[in-house]
Amino acid sequence: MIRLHHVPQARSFRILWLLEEMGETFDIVPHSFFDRSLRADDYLALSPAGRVPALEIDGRVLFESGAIAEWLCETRGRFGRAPGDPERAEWLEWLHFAETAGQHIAALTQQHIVLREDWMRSPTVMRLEAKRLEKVLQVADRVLTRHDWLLPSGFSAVDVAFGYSALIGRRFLRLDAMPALAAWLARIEARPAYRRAAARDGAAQIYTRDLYEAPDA
Ligand SMILES: N[C@@H](CCC(=O)N[C@@H](CS)C(=O)NCC(=O)O)C(=O)O
Repeated sequence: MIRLHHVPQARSFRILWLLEEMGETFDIVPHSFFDRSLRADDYLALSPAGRVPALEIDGRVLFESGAIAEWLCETRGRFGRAPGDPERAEWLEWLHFAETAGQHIAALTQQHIVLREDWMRSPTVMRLEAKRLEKVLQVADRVLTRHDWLLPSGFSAVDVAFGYSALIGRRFLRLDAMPALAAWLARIEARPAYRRAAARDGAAQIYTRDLYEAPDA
């Protein structure tokens, strides 16, 4: 039995969606950021820093969405680019670049949402992080002018990993100047597996607005 520990809208969505793409049968163990369940001893035994995702699979527990994605691709033989594949290096770059976007998204989420009092927030940090996220997404926009998915040969787990980052990233940035990226997100949202994953994600806990923008300078 595969069990995914998940918080709606969090990075665990990458694994939820990838498992749907793979056609795997799995249970979701829902968690919340607000009930301290991620800090309980039984959860820390699965994910020692108290983060999601954690995945119980193949008689072990894995944390870190990128590592889980690699494990799934290797053990299920789908959506990866194995050593020796001409796209192996690019595949690894995109898989990990998804977390370069992720660090800016985490900072923006903290600034706009987690810090509840206005005096705690910094409009300067909000603008800086949004700009840095934009630079990252522009890399994908340029590549996506040449082919429909991030790798020339077609859809893979890196569209899931980076796709999640871009889907959340557009809550902090307007994508008007990135038409290839916007078209790719529309292709993603039309995928049956993405739709099944979105239907299983759970009620929004983190992002309740479509767009969070920094106050004007
Ligand atoms: N690089 C890790 C990041 C995991 C992570 O920080 N997840 C967030 C949700 S998006 C989390 O669990 N936060 C809970 C906390 O920080 O207490 C991954 O990709 O799995």
